[in-house]
Amino acid sequence: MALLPILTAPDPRLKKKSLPVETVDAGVRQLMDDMLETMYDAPGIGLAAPQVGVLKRVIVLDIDREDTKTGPLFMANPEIVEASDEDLSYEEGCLSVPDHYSDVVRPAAVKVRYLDRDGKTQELACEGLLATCVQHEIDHLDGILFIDHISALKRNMILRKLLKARKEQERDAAERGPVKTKVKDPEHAI
Ligand code: GNR
Ligand code: NI
Repeated sequence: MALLPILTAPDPRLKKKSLPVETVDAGVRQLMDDMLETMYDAPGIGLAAPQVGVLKRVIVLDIDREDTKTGPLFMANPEIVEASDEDLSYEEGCLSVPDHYSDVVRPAAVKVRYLDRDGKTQELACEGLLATCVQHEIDHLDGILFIDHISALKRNMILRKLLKARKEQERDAAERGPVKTKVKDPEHAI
Protein backbone atom coordinates (compact mmCIF):
# COMPACT_ATOMS: atom_id res chain seq x y z
CA MET A 1 0.00 0.00 0.00
CA ALA A 2 1.13 3.53 -0.67
CA LEU A 3 -0.05 7.10 -0.34
CA LEU A 4 -0.22 8.86 -3.69
CA PRO A 5 0.10 12.64 -4.21
CA ILE A 6 -3.25 14.29 -5.10
CA LEU A 7 -3.24 16.76 -8.01
CA THR A 8 -4.99 20.09 -7.53
CA ALA A 9 -6.64 22.39 -10.07
CA PRO A 10 -5.59 23.94 -12.32
CA ASP A 11 -3.65 20.90 -13.62
CA PRO A 12 -3.99 19.78 -17.26
CA ARG A 13 -4.20 16.10 -16.21
CA LEU A 14 -7.48 16.81 -14.38
CA LYS A 15 -9.03 17.97 -17.70
CA LYS A 16 -8.19 14.80 -19.66
CA LYS A 17 -10.52 11.91 -20.49
CA SER A 18 -9.39 8.67 -18.85
CA LEU A 19 -9.17 5.36 -20.71
CA PRO A 20 -11.20 2.24 -19.84
CA VAL A 21 -9.46 -0.58 -17.99
CA GLU A 22 -9.16 -3.71 -20.15
CA THR A 23 -9.04 -6.20 -17.30
CA VAL A 24 -8.99 -5.78 -13.54
CA ASP A 25 -5.53 -7.29 -13.07
CA ALA A 26 -3.06 -7.12 -10.16
CA GLY A 27 -1.88 -3.67 -11.30
CA VAL A 28 -5.41 -2.26 -11.26
CA ARG A 29 -6.10 -3.85 -7.84
CA GLN A 30 -2.87 -2.28 -6.52
CA LEU A 31 -4.00 1.10 -7.87
CA MET A 32 -7.43 0.64 -6.21
CA ASP A 33 -5.83 -0.22 -2.85
CA ASP A 34 -3.39 2.71 -3.00
CA MET A 35 -6.24 5.05 -3.97
CA LEU A 36 -8.36 3.85 -1.01
CA GLU A 37 -5.49 4.42 1.42
CA THR A 38 -4.89 7.88 -0.09
CA MET A 39 -8.61 8.71 0.14
CA TYR A 40 -8.85 7.67 3.83
CA ASP A 41 -5.68 9.62 4.65
CA ALA A 42 -6.90 12.83 2.93
CA PRO A 43 -9.66 12.29 4.24
CA GLY A 44 -12.30 12.05 1.53
CA ILE A 45 -15.35 9.95 0.63
CA GLY A 46 -14.36 9.27 -2.98
CA LEU A 47 -11.31 9.40 -5.25
CA ALA A 48 -10.82 9.02 -9.02
CA ALA A 49 -7.57 7.76 -10.62
CA PRO A 50 -6.88 10.98 -12.59
CA GLN A 51 -6.69 12.82 -9.23
CA VAL A 52 -3.52 10.82 -8.57
CA GLY A 53 -2.28 11.35 -12.14
CA VAL A 54 -3.40 7.96 -13.52
CA LEU A 55 -5.66 8.40 -16.57
CA LYS A 56 -7.59 5.13 -16.08
CA ARG A 57 -11.34 4.73 -15.47
CA VAL A 58 -11.02 3.64 -11.83
CA ILE A 59 -12.78 5.13 -8.78
CA VAL A 60 -13.04 4.25 -5.09
CA LEU A 61 -15.71 5.40 -2.63
CA ASP A 62 -16.60 4.99 1.02
CA ILE A 63 -19.38 7.29 2.16
CA ASP A 64 -19.86 5.85 5.63
CA ARG A 65 -16.67 5.85 7.63
CA GLU A 66 -17.90 4.79 11.07
CA ASP A 67 -20.83 2.40 10.55
CA THR A 68 -19.33 0.85 7.33
CA LYS A 69 -22.71 -0.10 5.85
CA THR A 70 -21.67 -0.20 2.18
CA GLY A 71 -17.98 -0.47 3.02
CA PRO A 72 -15.39 0.60 0.49
CA LEU A 73 -16.51 0.42 -3.16
CA PHE A 74 -14.00 -0.24 -5.94
CA MET A 75 -15.18 0.48 -9.49
CA ALA A 76 -13.50 0.09 -12.87
CA ASN A 77 -15.23 1.47 -15.99
CA PRO A 78 -18.25 2.83 -14.05
CA GLU A 79 -21.21 3.90 -16.22
CA ILE A 80 -24.52 5.53 -15.31
CA VAL A 81 -27.18 3.30 -16.88
CA GLU A 82 -30.23 5.00 -15.32
CA ALA A 83 -30.80 8.42 -13.79
CA SER A 84 -33.86 9.80 -11.98
CA ASP A 85 -35.81 12.78 -13.32
CA GLU A 86 -35.76 14.12 -9.78
CA ASP A 87 -32.72 16.27 -8.94
CA LEU A 88 -30.75 16.75 -5.76
CA SER A 89 -28.70 19.81 -4.84
CA TYR A 90 -25.70 19.01 -2.64
CA GLU A 91 -22.86 21.17 -1.37
CA GLU A 92 -19.83 19.51 -2.99
CA GLY A 93 -16.16 19.67 -2.25
CA CYS A 94 -13.21 18.04 -4.01
CA LEU A 95 -9.74 17.00 -2.89
CA SER A 96 -8.46 18.55 -6.16
CA VAL A 97 -10.21 21.87 -5.36
CA PRO A 98 -9.11 22.27 -1.72
CA ASP A 99 -11.06 24.58 0.63
CA HIS A 100 -13.86 25.46 -1.81
CA TYR A 101 -17.48 24.26 -1.69
CA SER A 102 -20.48 24.89 -3.96
CA ASP A 103 -24.00 23.58 -4.43
CA VAL A 104 -24.25 21.28 -7.46
CA VAL A 105 -27.50 19.95 -8.93
CA ARG A 106 -27.44 16.35 -10.25
CA PRO A 107 -29.95 13.49 -10.65
CA ALA A 108 -31.03 12.40 -7.15
CA ALA A 109 -30.74 8.67 -7.92
CA VAL A 110 -28.64 6.73 -10.43
CA LYS A 111 -27.94 3.12 -11.31
CA VAL A 112 -24.23 2.49 -11.93
CA ARG A 113 -22.74 -0.49 -13.79
CA TYR A 114 -19.06 -1.29 -13.17
CA LEU A 115 -16.41 -3.97 -12.76
CA ASP A 116 -15.65 -4.69 -9.10
CA ARG A 117 -12.24 -5.45 -7.55
CA ASP A 118 -12.57 -9.07 -8.79
CA GLY A 119 -13.43 -7.95 -12.34
CA LYS A 120 -17.07 -9.02 -11.95
CA THR A 121 -19.80 -6.84 -13.52
CA GLN A 122 -22.02 -5.26 -10.87
CA GLU A 123 -24.95 -2.87 -10.80
CA LEU A 124 -25.66 -0.64 -7.85
CA ALA A 125 -28.63 1.64 -7.20
CA CYS A 126 -27.43 4.85 -5.55
CA GLU A 127 -29.29 7.73 -3.94
CA GLY A 128 -28.50 10.70 -1.74
CA LEU A 129 -24.81 11.35 -1.02
CA LEU A 130 -23.72 8.11 -2.74
CA ALA A 131 -25.50 9.14 -5.98
CA THR A 132 -23.85 12.58 -5.82
CA CYS A 133 -20.44 11.11 -5.07
CA VAL A 134 -20.50 8.46 -7.81
CA GLN A 135 -21.48 11.12 -10.40
CA HIS A 136 -18.74 13.45 -9.08
CA GLU A 137 -16.16 10.63 -9.49
CA ILE A 138 -17.33 9.61 -12.99
CA ASP A 139 -17.08 13.30 -13.97
CA HIS A 140 -13.37 13.18 -13.00
CA LEU A 141 -12.90 10.32 -15.51
CA ASP A 142 -14.23 12.66 -18.21
CA GLY A 143 -12.05 15.60 -17.14
CA ILE A 144 -14.91 17.41 -15.38
CA LEU A 145 -14.67 19.02 -11.94
CA PHE A 146 -17.61 20.13 -9.76
CA ILE A 147 -16.63 23.75 -10.50
CA ASP A 148 -17.51 23.07 -14.16
CA HIS A 149 -21.15 22.78 -12.98
CA ILE A 150 -21.24 26.26 -11.40
CA SER A 151 -21.20 29.77 -12.93
CA ALA A 152 -18.07 30.83 -14.87
CA LEU A 153 -17.75 33.78 -12.49
CA LYS A 154 -17.56 31.55 -9.38
CA ARG A 155 -15.35 29.00 -11.16
CA ASN A 156 -12.79 31.59 -12.25
CA MET A 157 -12.74 33.13 -8.79
CA ILE A 158 -11.97 29.70 -7.25
CA LEU A 159 -9.30 28.89 -9.89
CA ARG A 160 -7.60 32.26 -9.31
CA LYS A 161 -7.53 31.62 -5.55
CA LEU A 162 -6.11 28.10 -6.04
CA LEU A 163 -3.36 29.42 -8.30
CA LYS A 164 -2.53 32.19 -5.79
CA ALA A 165 -2.41 29.68 -2.89
CA ARG A 166 -0.09 27.42 -4.91
CA LYS A 167 2.25 30.31 -5.81
CA GLU A 168 2.44 31.36 -2.14
CA GLN A 169 3.24 27.79 -1.15
CA GLU A 170 5.98 27.58 -3.79
CA ARG A 171 7.44 30.91 -2.63
CA ASP A 172 7.45 29.75 1.03
CA ALA A 173 9.14 26.48 0.04
CA ALA A 174 11.82 28.38 -1.92
CA GLU A 175 12.46 30.67 1.09
CA ARG A 176 13.00 27.67 3.36
CA GLY A 177 15.62 26.51 0.89
CA PRO A 178 16.47 23.00 -0.26
CA VAL A 179 15.74 20.24 2.26
CA LYS A 180 18.97 19.03 3.84
CA THR A 181 19.09 15.28 4.34
CA LYS A 182 21.22 13.86 7.11
CA VAL A 183 23.94 11.44 6.11
CA LYS A 184 23.06 8.20 7.94
CA ASP A 185 26.61 6.85 8.06
CA PRO A 186 29.02 9.84 7.97
CA GLU A 187 32.12 7.64 8.20
CA HIS A 188 31.33 5.93 4.93
CA ALA A 189 29.87 8.99 3.18
CA ILE A 190 31.50 10.02 -0.07
O1 GNR B 1 -14.41 13.97 -0.09
C1 GNR B 1 -15.24 14.39 -0.91
N1 GNR B 1 -16.43 14.84 -0.48
C2 GNR B 1 -17.49 15.14 -1.32
C3 GNR B 1 -18.55 15.84 -0.79
C4 GNR B 1 -19.64 16.15 -1.58
C5 GNR B 1 -19.67 15.75 -2.89
C6 GNR B 1 -18.61 15.05 -3.43
C7 GNR B 1 -17.53 14.74 -2.65
S1 GNR B 1 -16.21 13.83 -3.33
C8 GNR B 1 -14.89 14.42 -2.35
C9 GNR B 1 -13.61 13.68 -2.67
C10 GNR B 1 -13.21 13.93 -4.10
O2 GNR B 1 -12.67 14.93 -4.49
N2 GNR B 1 -13.52 13.00 -4.95
O3 GNR B 1 -13.24 13.16 -6.26
NI1 NI C 1 -13.32 15.30 -6.61
